[in-house]
Amino acid sequence: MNPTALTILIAYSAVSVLALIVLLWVWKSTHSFDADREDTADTEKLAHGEKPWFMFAVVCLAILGLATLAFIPYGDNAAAEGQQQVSVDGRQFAWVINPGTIKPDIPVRFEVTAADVNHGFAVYNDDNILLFQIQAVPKSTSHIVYTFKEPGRYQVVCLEFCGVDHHNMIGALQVSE
Ligand SMILES: [Cu+2]
Repeated sequence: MNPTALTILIAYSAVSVLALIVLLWVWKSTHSFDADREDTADTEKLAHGEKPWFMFAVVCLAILGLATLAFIPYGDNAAAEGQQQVSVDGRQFAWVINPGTIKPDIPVRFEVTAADVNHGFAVYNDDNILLFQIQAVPKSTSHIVYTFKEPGRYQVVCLEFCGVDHHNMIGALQVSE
């Protein structure tokens, strides 16, 4: 298992356990085990607290959203001089990639489209780590720029369910000097 997958597994497990504890706690707090217990909760007072708590949640989400905005991995997909150009055509059920061999360390601008239905153009490295993905949409061209550092064979996979043979929609990119 590669380090990224292990990190995801640990984080996911931790969040799942935490969610289960919170769920149990909520369930316990809303179920009375004492049949004679009188309900003494001051609902008026609780209702007054709703607005501040709502605002608190909104402010927290806004801070979190703004603070992490800069880390969203949207690359610069604009055309620039010195780029390699690769055209990608997704179709049921194959990738037509031209040229299929590219050079490392020089940005590659992918021009991605589809011949029939939507496809997801995704490129994975040797360790099965997703490097990037972009939608392949009929009658429209999407662009993405990526620079391959390491020479080698990269696997192209379709990440958008596109029909009965979707799982066989596998291609390759060769990066070599
Ligand atoms: Cu597909």
